[in-house]
Amino acid sequence: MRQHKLALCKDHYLEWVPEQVERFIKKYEMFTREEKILVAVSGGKDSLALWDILTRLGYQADGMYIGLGIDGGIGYSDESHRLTEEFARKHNLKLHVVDMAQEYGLPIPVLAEVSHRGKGKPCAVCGLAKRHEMNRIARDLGYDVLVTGHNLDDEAAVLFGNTLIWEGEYLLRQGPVLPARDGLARKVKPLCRFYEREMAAYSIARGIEYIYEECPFAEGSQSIYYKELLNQLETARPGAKLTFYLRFLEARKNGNLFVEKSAAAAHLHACPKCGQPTSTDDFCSFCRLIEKTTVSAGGLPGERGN
Ligand code: Q46
Ligand code: ZN
Repeated sequence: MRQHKLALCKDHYLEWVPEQVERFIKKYEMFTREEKILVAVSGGKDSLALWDILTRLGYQADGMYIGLGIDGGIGYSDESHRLTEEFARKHNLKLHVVDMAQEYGLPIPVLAEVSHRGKGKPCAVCGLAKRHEMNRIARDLGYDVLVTGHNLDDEAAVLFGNTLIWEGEYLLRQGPVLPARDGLARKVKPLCRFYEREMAAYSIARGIEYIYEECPFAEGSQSIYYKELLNQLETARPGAKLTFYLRFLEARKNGNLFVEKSAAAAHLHACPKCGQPTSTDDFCSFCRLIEKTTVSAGGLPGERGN
Protein backbone atom coordinates (compact mmCIF):
# COMPACT_ATOMS: atom_id res chain seq x y z
CA MET A 1 0.00 0.00 0.00
CA ARG A 2 2.06 2.84 -1.37
CA GLN A 3 -0.31 5.45 0.04
CA HIS A 4 0.39 4.23 3.59
CA LYS A 5 4.02 3.22 2.91
CA LEU A 6 3.01 -0.13 4.38
CA ALA A 7 3.40 -3.74 3.25
CA LEU A 8 1.67 -6.57 5.10
CA CYS A 9 1.49 -10.34 4.74
CA LYS A 10 -1.90 -11.99 4.40
CA ASP A 11 -2.36 -12.77 8.11
CA HIS A 12 -1.44 -9.31 9.26
CA TYR A 13 -3.52 -7.71 6.53
CA LEU A 14 -6.58 -9.63 7.74
CA GLU A 15 -5.96 -8.22 11.22
CA TRP A 16 -5.09 -4.72 10.07
CA VAL A 17 -8.30 -4.04 8.09
CA PRO A 18 -10.75 -4.75 10.97
CA GLU A 19 -8.53 -2.80 13.37
CA GLN A 20 -8.71 0.20 11.05
CA VAL A 21 -12.48 -0.18 10.67
CA GLU A 22 -12.84 -0.21 14.47
CA ARG A 23 -10.70 2.93 14.65
CA PHE A 24 -12.87 4.76 12.08
CA ILE A 25 -16.12 3.66 13.79
CA LYS A 26 -14.84 5.26 17.02
CA LYS A 27 -13.27 8.31 15.38
CA TYR A 28 -16.42 9.32 13.52
CA GLU A 29 -18.75 8.07 16.31
CA MET A 30 -20.67 5.84 13.92
CA PHE A 31 -22.33 3.38 16.33
CA THR A 32 -21.81 1.34 19.48
CA ARG A 33 -21.96 -2.36 20.29
CA GLU A 34 -25.33 -1.79 21.97
CA GLU A 35 -26.97 -0.51 18.80
CA LYS A 36 -28.83 -2.54 16.18
CA ILE A 37 -27.12 -2.26 12.83
CA LEU A 38 -28.55 -2.91 9.36
CA VAL A 39 -25.95 -3.51 6.64
CA ALA A 40 -27.01 -2.93 3.04
CA VAL A 41 -25.55 -5.93 1.23
CA SER A 42 -25.36 -6.12 -2.56
CA GLY A 43 -23.33 -9.30 -2.99
CA GLY A 44 -20.29 -7.26 -4.03
CA LYS A 45 -16.91 -7.28 -2.30
CA ASP A 46 -17.33 -4.10 -0.25
CA SER A 47 -20.64 -4.84 1.42
CA LEU A 48 -19.85 -8.50 2.11
CA ALA A 49 -16.44 -7.61 3.51
CA LEU A 50 -18.06 -4.95 5.68
CA TRP A 51 -20.60 -7.41 7.04
CA ASP A 52 -17.80 -9.89 7.73
CA ILE A 53 -15.72 -7.27 9.54
CA LEU A 54 -18.56 -5.88 11.68
CA THR A 55 -19.61 -9.30 12.93
CA ARG A 56 -15.98 -10.24 13.60
CA LEU A 57 -15.66 -7.07 15.67
CA GLY A 58 -18.68 -8.15 17.73
CA TYR A 59 -21.28 -5.70 16.43
CA GLN A 60 -24.95 -6.74 16.10
CA ALA A 61 -25.16 -6.46 12.34
CA ASP A 62 -28.00 -7.91 10.28
CA GLY A 63 -28.01 -7.75 6.50
CA MET A 64 -30.45 -6.42 3.96
CA TYR A 65 -30.51 -7.38 0.30
CA ILE A 66 -32.66 -5.65 -2.30
CA GLY A 67 -33.59 -7.73 -5.35
CA LEU A 68 -33.53 -5.20 -8.17
CA GLY A 69 -34.53 -7.64 -10.90
CA ILE A 70 -31.56 -6.78 -13.15
CA ASP A 71 -30.42 -9.47 -15.53
CA GLY A 72 -28.16 -7.82 -18.13
CA GLY A 73 -27.51 -11.20 -19.78
CA ILE A 74 -25.46 -12.33 -16.78
CA GLY A 75 -28.25 -12.96 -14.28
CA TYR A 76 -26.80 -10.12 -12.21
CA SER A 77 -29.49 -9.92 -9.53
CA ASP A 78 -29.97 -13.68 -9.22
CA GLU A 79 -26.27 -14.29 -8.80
CA SER A 80 -25.70 -11.46 -6.31
CA HIS A 81 -28.72 -12.68 -4.33
CA ARG A 82 -27.40 -16.24 -4.29
CA LEU A 83 -23.96 -15.15 -3.04
CA THR A 84 -25.48 -12.96 -0.34
CA GLU A 85 -27.73 -15.77 0.92
CA GLU A 86 -24.77 -18.12 0.82
CA PHE A 87 -22.66 -15.76 2.93
CA ALA A 88 -25.44 -15.28 5.49
CA ARG A 89 -26.03 -19.01 5.77
CA LYS A 90 -22.35 -19.82 6.11
CA HIS A 91 -21.86 -17.33 8.93
CA ASN A 92 -25.25 -17.87 10.53
CA LEU A 93 -26.33 -14.25 10.04
CA LYS A 94 -29.77 -12.72 9.72
CA LEU A 95 -30.64 -11.43 6.25
CA HIS A 96 -33.71 -9.44 5.19
CA VAL A 97 -34.60 -9.68 1.52
CA VAL A 98 -36.81 -7.24 -0.35
CA ASP A 99 -37.64 -8.18 -3.92
CA MET A 100 -38.79 -5.13 -5.88
CA ALA A 101 -40.87 -7.14 -8.33
CA GLN A 102 -42.66 -9.00 -5.53
CA GLU A 103 -43.08 -5.95 -3.34
CA TYR A 104 -44.13 -3.41 -5.98
CA GLY A 105 -44.98 -5.53 -8.99
CA LEU A 106 -42.10 -4.33 -11.18
CA PRO A 107 -38.36 -4.95 -11.37
CA ILE A 108 -36.18 -1.81 -11.48
CA PRO A 109 -35.50 -1.68 -15.26
CA VAL A 110 -39.24 -1.87 -16.01
CA LEU A 111 -40.08 0.62 -13.26
CA ALA A 112 -37.59 3.03 -14.82
CA GLU A 113 -38.97 2.51 -18.29
CA VAL A 114 -42.62 3.02 -17.47
CA SER A 115 -41.88 6.05 -15.30
CA HIS A 116 -39.80 7.69 -18.09
CA ARG A 117 -37.13 8.79 -15.62
CA GLY A 118 -33.38 8.74 -16.10
CA LYS A 119 -32.72 9.02 -19.87
CA GLY A 120 -32.68 5.33 -20.72
CA LYS A 121 -30.69 4.35 -17.62
CA PRO A 122 -32.46 2.92 -14.60
CA CYS A 123 -29.90 4.30 -12.13
CA ALA A 124 -31.87 7.31 -10.90
CA VAL A 125 -34.92 5.16 -10.19
CA CYS A 126 -32.72 2.40 -8.77
CA GLY A 127 -30.95 4.78 -6.36
CA LEU A 128 -34.24 6.24 -5.24
CA ALA A 129 -35.79 2.81 -4.68
CA LYS A 130 -32.75 1.54 -2.76
CA ARG A 131 -32.68 4.56 -0.44
CA HIS A 132 -36.42 4.29 0.12
CA GLU A 133 -36.38 0.58 0.89
CA MET A 134 -33.36 0.75 3.17
CA ASN A 135 -35.01 3.48 5.20
CA ARG A 136 -38.29 1.62 5.31
CA ILE A 137 -36.76 -1.60 6.63
CA ALA A 138 -34.54 0.24 9.10
CA ARG A 139 -37.51 2.16 10.48
CA ASP A 140 -40.08 -0.68 10.47
CA LEU A 141 -37.76 -3.20 12.09
CA GLY A 142 -36.28 -0.78 14.62
CA TYR A 143 -32.65 -0.55 13.51
CA ASP A 144 -30.59 2.30 14.95
CA VAL A 145 -28.29 2.76 12.03
CA LEU A 146 -27.99 1.94 8.37
CA VAL A 147 -24.52 0.94 7.18
CA THR A 148 -23.28 0.91 3.58
CA GLY A 149 -20.07 -0.38 2.02
CA HIS A 150 -19.02 2.77 0.13
CA ASN A 151 -15.25 2.83 -0.18
CA LEU A 152 -12.78 5.65 -0.73
CA ASP A 153 -12.97 5.36 -4.52
CA ASP A 154 -16.75 5.78 -4.36
CA GLU A 155 -16.54 8.72 -1.99
CA ALA A 156 -13.73 10.48 -3.83
CA ALA A 157 -15.61 10.13 -7.14
CA VAL A 158 -18.76 11.67 -5.65
CA LEU A 159 -16.72 14.43 -4.06
CA PHE A 160 -14.91 15.09 -7.33
CA GLY A 161 -18.20 15.27 -9.25
CA ASN A 162 -19.75 17.62 -6.74
CA THR A 163 -16.66 19.80 -6.63
CA LEU A 164 -16.54 20.17 -10.42
CA ILE A 165 -19.87 21.96 -10.33
CA TRP A 166 -19.57 23.35 -6.78
CA GLU A 167 -22.62 21.55 -5.43
CA GLY A 168 -22.53 23.34 -2.09
CA GLU A 169 -25.53 21.60 -0.58
CA TYR A 170 -24.19 18.13 -1.35
CA LEU A 171 -20.67 19.01 -0.29
CA LEU A 172 -21.89 20.13 3.10
CA ARG A 173 -23.68 16.82 3.60
CA GLN A 174 -21.14 14.33 2.25
CA GLY A 175 -19.23 12.46 4.91
CA PRO A 176 -18.80 9.19 6.84
CA VAL A 177 -21.88 9.91 8.99
CA LEU A 178 -25.24 11.34 7.99
CA PRO A 179 -27.17 11.92 11.22
CA ALA A 180 -30.77 10.72 11.58
CA ARG A 181 -33.40 13.32 10.74
CA ASP A 182 -37.11 13.62 9.96
CA GLY A 183 -37.80 9.89 10.16
CA LEU A 184 -34.67 8.92 8.19
CA ALA A 185 -32.23 6.52 9.83
CA ARG A 186 -28.63 7.53 10.56
CA LYS A 187 -26.40 6.45 7.68
CA VAL A 188 -22.73 5.60 8.05
CA LYS A 189 -19.88 4.41 5.82
CA PRO A 190 -17.20 2.57 7.81
CA LEU A 191 -15.15 1.74 4.67
CA CYS A 192 -14.91 5.32 3.39
CA ARG A 193 -11.14 5.45 4.00
CA PHE A 194 -10.27 2.19 2.24
CA TYR A 195 -9.20 2.08 -1.38
CA GLU A 196 -11.31 -0.17 -3.57
CA ARG A 197 -8.37 -2.48 -4.17
CA GLU A 198 -7.80 -2.77 -0.42
CA MET A 199 -11.32 -4.12 -0.03
CA ALA A 200 -10.88 -6.47 -2.98
CA ALA A 201 -7.67 -7.74 -1.37
CA TYR A 202 -9.47 -8.22 1.95
CA SER A 203 -12.33 -10.19 0.36
CA ILE A 204 -9.97 -12.43 -1.58
CA ALA A 205 -7.63 -13.02 1.36
CA ARG A 206 -10.63 -13.80 3.58
CA GLY A 207 -12.05 -16.19 0.99
CA ILE A 208 -15.33 -14.31 0.59
CA GLU A 209 -17.23 -15.31 -2.54
CA TYR A 210 -18.62 -12.16 -4.12
CA ILE A 211 -19.97 -11.13 -7.50
CA TYR A 212 -17.10 -9.91 -9.71
CA GLU A 213 -19.32 -8.34 -12.34
CA GLU A 214 -20.50 -4.79 -11.87
CA CYS A 215 -24.16 -4.06 -12.48
CA PRO A 216 -24.49 -4.00 -16.30
CA PHE A 217 -25.97 -0.49 -16.12
CA ALA A 218 -22.86 0.89 -14.41
CA GLU A 219 -20.94 0.81 -17.70
CA GLY A 220 -20.21 4.24 -19.11
CA SER A 221 -21.43 6.02 -15.99
CA GLN A 222 -20.02 9.34 -14.88
CA SER A 223 -18.83 7.91 -11.59
CA ILE A 224 -16.72 5.27 -13.38
CA TYR A 225 -15.18 8.01 -15.53
CA TYR A 226 -14.30 10.05 -12.43
CA LYS A 227 -12.82 6.97 -10.79
CA GLU A 228 -10.57 6.46 -13.81
CA LEU A 229 -9.40 10.06 -13.68
CA LEU A 230 -8.69 9.80 -9.97
CA ASN A 231 -6.80 6.54 -10.55
CA GLN A 232 -4.53 8.30 -13.04
CA LEU A 233 -3.84 10.94 -10.43
CA GLU A 234 -3.23 8.28 -7.80
CA THR A 235 -0.71 6.49 -10.02
CA ALA A 236 1.32 9.67 -10.43
CA ARG A 237 0.89 10.75 -6.82
CA PRO A 238 0.23 7.86 -4.41
CA GLY A 239 -2.12 8.95 -1.65
CA ALA A 240 -3.71 11.78 -3.67
CA LYS A 241 -7.16 10.22 -3.48
CA LEU A 242 -7.02 9.80 0.27
CA THR A 243 -5.67 13.31 0.79
CA PHE A 244 -8.38 14.76 -1.44
CA TYR A 245 -11.08 13.13 0.70
CA LEU A 246 -9.53 13.61 4.14
CA ARG A 247 -8.64 17.26 3.58
CA PHE A 248 -12.20 17.85 2.48
CA LEU A 249 -13.55 16.30 5.69
CA GLU A 250 -11.12 18.36 7.72
CA ALA A 251 -12.05 21.61 5.97
CA ARG A 252 -15.73 20.92 6.45
CA LYS A 253 -15.29 20.05 10.11
CA ASN A 254 -13.35 23.24 10.75
CA GLY A 255 -15.97 25.29 8.93
CA ASN A 256 -13.45 26.29 6.29
CA LEU A 257 -15.54 25.19 3.35
CA PHE A 258 -16.73 28.21 1.38
CA VAL A 259 -15.82 30.55 4.22
CA GLU A 260 -13.44 33.35 3.37
CA LYS A 261 -10.54 33.56 5.69
CA SER A 262 -11.01 37.20 6.54
CA ALA A 263 -9.75 36.64 10.07
CA ALA A 264 -6.25 35.79 8.89
CA ALA A 265 -6.22 38.75 6.51
CA ALA A 266 -7.13 41.10 9.37
CA HIS A 267 -3.87 40.30 11.18
CA LEU A 268 -1.51 41.29 8.37
CA HIS A 269 1.19 43.82 9.06
CA ALA A 270 4.21 45.21 7.23
CA CYS A 271 7.44 43.20 7.07
CA PRO A 272 10.14 45.20 8.85
CA LYS A 273 12.53 44.60 5.96
CA CYS A 274 10.61 45.00 2.67
CA GLY A 275 7.37 46.55 3.88
CA GLN A 276 5.09 44.00 2.18
CA PRO A 277 2.19 42.55 4.20
CA THR A 278 2.90 39.40 6.24
CA SER A 279 0.97 37.41 8.84
CA THR A 280 4.00 36.70 11.05
CA ASP A 281 5.47 39.14 13.59
CA ASP A 282 8.85 38.64 11.98
CA PHE A 283 10.19 39.30 8.46
CA CYS A 284 7.93 38.05 5.65
CA SER A 285 8.49 34.56 4.26
CA PHE A 286 10.36 35.88 1.22
CA CYS A 287 12.78 37.96 3.26
CA ARG A 288 13.36 35.01 5.59
CA LEU A 289 14.04 32.81 2.58
CA ILE A 290 16.58 35.26 1.13
CA GLU A 291 18.22 35.71 4.50
CA LYS A 292 18.52 31.95 4.99
CA THR A 293 19.96 31.31 1.52
CA THR A 294 22.45 34.17 1.72
CA VAL A 295 23.61 33.02 5.15
CA SER A 296 24.07 29.42 3.97
CA ALA A 297 25.70 30.54 0.71
CA GLY A 298 28.07 32.80 2.66
CA GLY A 299 26.79 36.17 1.51
CA LEU A 300 24.86 37.61 -1.41
CA PRO A 301 25.64 36.19 -4.88
CA GLY A 302 27.33 39.42 -5.93
CA GLU A 303 29.60 39.28 -2.91
CA ARG A 304 30.79 35.75 -3.58
CA GLY A 305 34.49 35.45 -4.37
CA ASN A 306 35.29 38.99 -3.18
S1 Q46 B 1 -27.78 2.37 -9.67
FE1 Q46 B 1 -27.51 1.78 -11.77
FE2 Q46 B 1 -26.20 0.84 -9.65
FE3 Q46 B 1 -28.79 0.39 -9.83
S2 Q46 B 1 -28.99 0.16 -12.02
FE4 Q46 B 1 -27.10 -0.85 -11.47
S3 Q46 B 1 -25.59 0.73 -11.79
S4 Q46 B 1 -27.26 -1.09 -9.31
S5 Q46 B 1 -24.91 1.23 -7.94
ZN1 ZN C 1 -42.73 7.42 0.20
